[in-house]
Amino acid sequence: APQPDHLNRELLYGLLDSYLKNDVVSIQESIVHHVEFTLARSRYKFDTREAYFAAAHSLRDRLIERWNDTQAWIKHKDPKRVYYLSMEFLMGRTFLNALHNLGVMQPYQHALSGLGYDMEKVQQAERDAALGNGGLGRLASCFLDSMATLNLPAWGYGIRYEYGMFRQVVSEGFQKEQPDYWLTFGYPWEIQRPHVAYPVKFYGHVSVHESQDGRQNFVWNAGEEVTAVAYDNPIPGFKTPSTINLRLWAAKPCQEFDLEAFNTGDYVSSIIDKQKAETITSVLYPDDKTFEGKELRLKQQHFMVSATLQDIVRRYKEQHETFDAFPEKVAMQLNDTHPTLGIPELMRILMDENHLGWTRSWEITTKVFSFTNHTVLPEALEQWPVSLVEKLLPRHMQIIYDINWRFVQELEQNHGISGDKLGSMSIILDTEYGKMVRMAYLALVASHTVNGVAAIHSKLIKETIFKEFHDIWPEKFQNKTNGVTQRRWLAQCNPPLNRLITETLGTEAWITHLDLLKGLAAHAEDETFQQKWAEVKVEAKAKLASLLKDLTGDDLNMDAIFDVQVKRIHEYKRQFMNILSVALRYDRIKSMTEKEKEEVVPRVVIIGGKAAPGYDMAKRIIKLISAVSETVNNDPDVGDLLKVYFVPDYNVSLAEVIVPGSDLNQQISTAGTEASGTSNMKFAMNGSLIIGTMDGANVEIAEEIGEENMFIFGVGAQEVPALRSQREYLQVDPQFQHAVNLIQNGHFGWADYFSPLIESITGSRDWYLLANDFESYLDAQERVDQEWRDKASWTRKSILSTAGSGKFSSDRTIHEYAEDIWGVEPLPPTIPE
Ligand code: 8GP
Repeated sequence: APQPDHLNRELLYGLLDSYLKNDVVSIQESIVHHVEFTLARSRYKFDTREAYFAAAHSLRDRLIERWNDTQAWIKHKDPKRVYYLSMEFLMGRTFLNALHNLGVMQPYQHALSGLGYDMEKVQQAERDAALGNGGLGRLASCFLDSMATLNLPAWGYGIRYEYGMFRQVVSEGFQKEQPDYWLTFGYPWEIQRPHVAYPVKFYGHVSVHESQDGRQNFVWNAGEEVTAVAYDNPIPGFKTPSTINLRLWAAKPCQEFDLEAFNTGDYVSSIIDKQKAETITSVLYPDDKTFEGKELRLKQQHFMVSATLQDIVRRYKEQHETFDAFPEKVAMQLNDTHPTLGIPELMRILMDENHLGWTRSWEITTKVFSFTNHTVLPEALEQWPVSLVEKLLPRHMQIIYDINWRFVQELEQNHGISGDKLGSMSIILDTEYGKMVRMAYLALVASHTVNGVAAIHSKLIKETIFKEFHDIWPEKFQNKTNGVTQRRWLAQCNPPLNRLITETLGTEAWITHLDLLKGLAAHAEDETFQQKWAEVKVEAKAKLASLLKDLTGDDLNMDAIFDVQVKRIHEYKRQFMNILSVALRYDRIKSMTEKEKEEVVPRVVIIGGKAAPGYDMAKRIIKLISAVSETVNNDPDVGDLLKVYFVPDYNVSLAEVIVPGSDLNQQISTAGTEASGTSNMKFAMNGSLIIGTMDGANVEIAEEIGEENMFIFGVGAQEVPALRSQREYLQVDPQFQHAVNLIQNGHFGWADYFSPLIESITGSRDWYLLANDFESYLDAQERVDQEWRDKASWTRKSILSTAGSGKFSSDRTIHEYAEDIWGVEPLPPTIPE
């Protein structure tokens, strides 16, 4: 774009020489200003949603000034930067988080109430940004919060899907998926950057040209080109001006129209054809841990990494003449294998567009990428058909073949590997359906580091899925135990607990130094403190109860244990085992005398989570939970001793109410299957006790808060393989059989519909060992009931859960990534001269 003839710098600097004011009147003025001029509504008449949008815009102004200064400062200092590449960011809501991190909660509250609006209701007007499936996507969002708070020169890169995670509606117990068009009323937090746009190519063919110095130049003549346009989302740190960027790409039709097509006369259909470009970023794939080789998904992956790498290279080249310093200035983290095409794309950019040789390009590429694995489940590991990659990305396929060829040479020559083992490590896998590209192997070969997400998981990847790679490159493997941001998951979602902790520790420094929570342990025995702690829990339970009242019309028994399992529905997570034990509990209560019932510890069982639309078993599990709920909740014999609820459309905003309000949370995956889990950390922070297996981060949580303060059960990961091979001969616990019979005999209706579920846990089919762990699970549940009877002891454990959760801050995790993997350092922003 043309530049101005004369820039009046003196005047310009004087105009915006201080930050916007945050007193109540200034904020009210800015809200009303946005009502009039951004929303074009009248200041005399705007509803709560409009109040939200105006307040959001006023807060966005304050984010932008910090964002601008942070980015100018980083550019000025030119440090090494880290880029977090992820196909998913599960951000949830932004308003409350931004108010809190900017430290302007109070004045905004007063400003809004002064204008006649209730802060709570205004907040509710915001829709979740649900651009992710579950754990992996939410982790990426927690990481952004920590990177900003730790003043790291970091950016996130991803896709601006127009349809986020589907809305789950449960109708007659069945999950129905509805589109989540979250942009209906606009998204006030993003800044569109029409000038930050890159062409992204697909299809076509590669031609080779001999250059004058005798080198071969590869030219990719694309068959399709779309434009990636940047949308920036400022991410504020807590109590620091540092505001980093989440850049999400949207696909738009290419600027340069193919004039040929237009000149043939079919003007209208040419335009309609062009519009198809936008479908690339239209929808988030709702599969969690199942890999489907869909062409559009591969397009999305390439689209994201191609735009991202062009952007990163452009930024680097603005300040550097050669690529020599690239590895000292750039680190890129691949969030699972989804962005792995970034590897051949960087090779292509360096070789074909910047004319570096293979050796130099490979040297650079292998210094900048690192990769995180999030699951050992084989069905999640990406393998793309060579035929598809070849068609969509012909040049990338050539490069992948070259990478593999050199890798295989190295295995033979440097590691003495040959024969079958060579084949088993090859990036290209030969199958009866044709050749496949194993993305994890590609990521492993080109990354300097690979990490798992909890100690047990990092150990397992070394012993199982990546064993052969660990044998040759042990130094590449690391562990980075996950964490969650205590800003969102404690300070913001649980204000009463926030206040109590701050008052008790005499400081709110725990909001950035979560380790300080261990200071609470000294008060665990103190009766008055226990009393206060219990009151805070009652307050949070009341909020959860009111949510359920809105959903179901029921009033909950506040003396009951609020027992929660919320997460994606998956066989390995064993929601089925949970509901089997509920069925049994129900049956037991039914056979009790009135006298016996007096001894029963009341429970409210809350289950929530989405099933992938094509995951039949998971959908049947939802129906089973609903069926049990229907029977139990309407049985007068049971009264309020037991209630079961399936909460529809579980998402980040619901979690912010459910987590603080729970007494007990279930983390009951088959040992060795849950890589880490992160809700376990959120629950522990909020004083909810864990019933769980020695799986994922539960193991480290037990180390921190003490096994005696949790309800641990089940076999360990080491025993699982042997047990699996003996499944058909294992003795089945009679109680398990009884629970199964209740379902099979139609006690909850729908017996035929549930029979595939029953089959899936019978004999040799019982892959997740429900039958085997059931007895020990019931035993742990019995201990839960016993413990609840001793209020003081329960509260003590609850306090110790929070006290022991300091390790599980994503600040700790990010600090470790920065030091051990990325080599980036904090750069606290100062306003540049
Ligand atoms: C999840 C893991 O299941 C969970 O244990 C972990 O806490 C979380 O990642 C964050 O590390 N994994 C995924 O969400 C996942 O594997 N998604 C599939 C696409 C691979």
